[in-house]
Amino acid sequence: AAPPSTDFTPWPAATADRYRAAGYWQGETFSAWLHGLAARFGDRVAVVDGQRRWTYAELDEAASRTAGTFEGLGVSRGDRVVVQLPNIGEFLPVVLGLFRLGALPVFTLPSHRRAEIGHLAAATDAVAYVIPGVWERFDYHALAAEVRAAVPSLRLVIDATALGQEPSEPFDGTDVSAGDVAFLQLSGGSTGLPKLIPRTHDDYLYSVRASAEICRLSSDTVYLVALPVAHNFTMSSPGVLGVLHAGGRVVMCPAPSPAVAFPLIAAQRVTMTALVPPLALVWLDAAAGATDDLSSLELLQVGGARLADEAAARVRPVLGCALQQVFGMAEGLVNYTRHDDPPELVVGTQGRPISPDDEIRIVDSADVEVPAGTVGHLLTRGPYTIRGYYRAAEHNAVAFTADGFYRTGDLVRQLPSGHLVVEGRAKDQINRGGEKIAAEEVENHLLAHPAVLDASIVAVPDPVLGERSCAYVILRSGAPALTAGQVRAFVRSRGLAAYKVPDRVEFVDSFPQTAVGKVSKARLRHREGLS
Ligand code: J2J
Repeated sequence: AAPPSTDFTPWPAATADRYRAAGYWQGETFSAWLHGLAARFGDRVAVVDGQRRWTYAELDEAASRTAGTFEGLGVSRGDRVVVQLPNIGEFLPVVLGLFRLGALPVFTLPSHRRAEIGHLAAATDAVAYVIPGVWERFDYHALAAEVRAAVPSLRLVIDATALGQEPSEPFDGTDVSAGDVAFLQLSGGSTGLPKLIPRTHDDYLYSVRASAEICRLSSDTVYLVALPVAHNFTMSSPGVLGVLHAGGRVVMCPAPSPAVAFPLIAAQRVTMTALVPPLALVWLDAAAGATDDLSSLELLQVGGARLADEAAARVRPVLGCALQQVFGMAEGLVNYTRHDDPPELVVGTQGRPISPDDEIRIVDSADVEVPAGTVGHLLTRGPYTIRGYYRAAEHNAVAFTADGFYRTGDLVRQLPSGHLVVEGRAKDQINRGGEKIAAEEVENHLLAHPAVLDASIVAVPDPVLGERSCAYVILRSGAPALTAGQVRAFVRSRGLAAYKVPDRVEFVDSFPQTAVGKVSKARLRHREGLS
């Protein structure tokens, strides 16, 4: 394992002092924050899942009980715990309980499988893995058994739906400090293996409080959790945590389809939700003929991938609510269009940063600032943007500048108002409707096939998802021919999340090269057009 010093890259002391002095970092832990919410909003409903409800006071108690259960099982402060839960009420007591204990949730998506969970558990030396039992006909106990067999540190598999059935002493430790890492969030990634993002209580709570304010949340807010709850967008922009901060109500939605979500919006009088662009398109289509009463909806946030201006313009006329574009990243920086922005900015930009102390640099490939208003690489630094990935010294040397700016890999231009327009991407990633695929990760799996000589994955345009993935594959001479279906089945058999399985597979004899002899992905992307 890497030495512990690479677990977390601190902000320079003077910078940290400045963030504290400005009031961004308030020295509050999630545990203290939750106690405060319980004191302020006690009997109000915090979370709804089907027929089940948790008030603020119950959530606070449940967090202490979960913390006690984990402590009783031998999990302690600083331990890593892989959390793989869908949109169910238990997510909050589990995560808030781990925060209270000082153990670090490692967030994953329900679609992740053996390859991802195994890697994340091993890379963090996780001691426990929290699963939902069976969900969407998938048995997470079976997955957990496979992962456990492969990862020696993993001692415990905990079914969240069975938690709290055995009485345990509540735990309410106090030795967690606000500067500590609270959890590890998953990065979209562009390299071989997914990277983890250490976020502190101080920095994350700042982004949550500020987001709640920008989005004008109140105790009247009813938020539908339509995207996966553990995603950074759903959790903090302003998401579940922002809604709790404001004393509002979080409604768990088991699936984001209109058939499931629309009746919940009507029944719970939902006021806001967050979607990725392809889902926004599906909702816009479905809303036209819907019989459900969607009139409570005041705000639709869309982010995770670029929303087409044309779709953005349809939100208010079709859904009868305001649109907010959100351009964020689990590494930190989040941009929002604002309530009082003129329509052309709401429709045509991806918003401006949360904080006056979010530093934005837009540069060329030599890190020289481009002229104002022109497209360049977005670099950023600020009070809630990390300075380094977890245990990734080598990668950190390229992902951050020497003076601590994070290289987002996004190509943007900035308007005089400060609003950013996302024009493209320089990182080797496919953004499949908001789900990020690191090209190299999937290429490495393809290369494991004995008949594959080389493989290269690129994004191809898609009218609904924005992008899909296409794998270009060179077979070994003399190897038995493969079909596209066999290649896809092979990737699936490697235990990858389904969204990473190439949508298309093309067999080629060679890859176009760049001037310096690397594979030219730009020319591969245009290959269809050329041939
Ligand atoms: C274009 N690209 C976008 C947008 C993200 C809020 C919202 C989203 C995320 C997220 C998040 C985009 N238009 N509106 O964490 O808190 C692409 C960029 C970015 C990457 C980050 C949040 N919104 N993107 O999507 O960590 O390429 O976070 O760098 O999953 O998504 O992905 P992720």
